[in-house]
Amino acid sequence: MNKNQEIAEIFDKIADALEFKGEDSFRISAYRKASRILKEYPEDIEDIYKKGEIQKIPGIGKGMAEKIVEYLETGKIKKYYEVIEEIPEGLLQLLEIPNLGPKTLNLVYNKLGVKSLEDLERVIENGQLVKLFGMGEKKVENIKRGIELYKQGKERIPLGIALPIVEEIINELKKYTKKIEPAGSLRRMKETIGDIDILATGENNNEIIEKFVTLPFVKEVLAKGDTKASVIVKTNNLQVDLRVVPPDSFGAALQYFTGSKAHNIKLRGMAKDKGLKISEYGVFKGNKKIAGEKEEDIYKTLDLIWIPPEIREDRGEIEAALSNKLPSLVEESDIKGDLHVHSKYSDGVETIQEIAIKAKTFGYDYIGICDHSKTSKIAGGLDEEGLKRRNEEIDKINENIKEIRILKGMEVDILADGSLDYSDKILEQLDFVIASIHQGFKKNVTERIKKAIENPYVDIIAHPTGRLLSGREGYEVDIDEIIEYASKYNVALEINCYPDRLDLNDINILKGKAKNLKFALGTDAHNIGMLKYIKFGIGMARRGWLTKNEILNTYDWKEMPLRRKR
Ligand code: DGT
Ligand code: CA
Ligand code: CA
Ligand code: ZN
Repeated sequence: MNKNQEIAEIFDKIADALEFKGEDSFRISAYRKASRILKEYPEDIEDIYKKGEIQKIPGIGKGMAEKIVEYLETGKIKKYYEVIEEIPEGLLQLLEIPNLGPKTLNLVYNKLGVKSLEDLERVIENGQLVKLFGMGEKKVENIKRGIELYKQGKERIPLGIALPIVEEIINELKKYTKKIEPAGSLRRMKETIGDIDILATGENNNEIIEKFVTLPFVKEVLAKGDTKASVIVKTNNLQVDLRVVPPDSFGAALQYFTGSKAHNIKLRGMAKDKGLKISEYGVFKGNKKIAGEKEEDIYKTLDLIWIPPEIREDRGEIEAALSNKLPSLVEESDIKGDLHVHSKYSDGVETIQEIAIKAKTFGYDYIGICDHSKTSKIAGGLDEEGLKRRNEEIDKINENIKEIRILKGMEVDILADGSLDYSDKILEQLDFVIASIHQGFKKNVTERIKKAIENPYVDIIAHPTGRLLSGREGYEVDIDEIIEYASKYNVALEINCYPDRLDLNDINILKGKAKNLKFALGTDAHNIGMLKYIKFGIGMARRGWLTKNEILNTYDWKEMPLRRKR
């Protein structure tokens, strides 16, 4: 955990404590905002401090800057100890329970002495809670449900699981609607999704809602009204909210429910400064509605060009749009090939020929076959002899198939001492080389990757942090140092598109972009059904503000700025 993260977490805890104590919301939001800025800030805060530039970080005010400096100099923030002094340990963790807010927590603590989850369950069970002033059956029911969700460890769902569900829902409801589109974090292509938000407009609201709540994969209907319904679907107990809006509000609703919240809050402030009011129904000047049907028009009323959903995170996109400096983000149609695909020669399912045929349906000009190297024995890693046979087969197919070029790549293991699994003489015969950490996740990973980067035949580092969204934490690696080093040696870092990886993620991509790093998209497909995962990688790239010239896959093979060609 770097200092940015450490300080951000302390700020979050201070905000929780202040909220618990019922302090004014202005101070609370100042801490929350500073925390978020720190978590997402692409550079190490210690470096900024050394340059004396803490106060220049956009959004960090004087008071917060002083606390950051205090932590960097003394290792703690006095304010934190002040605010938590009278609060029992562990109590504030209960705020993670959905439907249990700081006011209620304060009430149950002060009136009923609740200090833990067990205490809370007890006062629900014995009826003490429902008798408290201002509580009532309904509220208690909601808290009970919240506890259930909390216990299930209701985790965020990977985008790769959520997106197909949404596509299915939209497909089923299309014939009953005029327009239907996903909003929320899913439309922003966040790597994980809390719940799914869908917007629709049509002739018959009741019919749309009715069809939605009776879809075959709906497990439970949480709420059902005239314009809105919420359900739990069978896959991963994911919650889906559908809102049906009038056609002349569709654009405004789409904008509002796409978020992010931080992006919207900023827009609302701008609208206010112009004497306008912005809501999910439209943009209003007094009582007159001046926009609402089209999303683009919402931005237009604020003198902004339309901002792609993937970057609506209040990370400078509004400022960029104001000064006409929005980057032109990479698009699916820019991608000319996949640079990380396994064939039957190692642990992939299909032959190289079969992969080539499938890749053509994506409109690709080339496909990078990367099998495992010899140390990855369980993954069918190739020894020098096997590699030679594979390369000969690729040559033969390239002779016969002219529409797509098969590149001789390899995913080569980085060994314990940082050397590679093949000699330079072997590596030299390949079109490009991806180097990977596949074992020793805790053993000098940073140094080993740096050594691999120094090898002149390495063009790309695969899944640079090693984290899996399903749980594995990743290697013990200093990713900032790797980004710096890769950039210096013109080695690209991979955006691994496999939905459980998405590695690098948006934050690390932004860090790399700031260092002029090049990126490579690879699906890591082990069967041809996985080639479609490229869209998740493109989503990440767009969230990281990447333009096409920063991504190897957008170049013709001959022009690709690979490290070995420089
Ligand atoms: P998630 O579901 O946690 O992955 O993230 P989102 O971004 O989908 O958040 P969600 O589902 O709570 O709300 C959907 C969008 O609705 C959100 O991105 C922005 C908008 N929204 C929700 N609550 C507020 C709010 O209090 N103020 C504003 N301005 N917008 C909000
Ligand atoms: Ca959502
Ligand atoms: Ca929602
Ligand atoms: Zn691989």
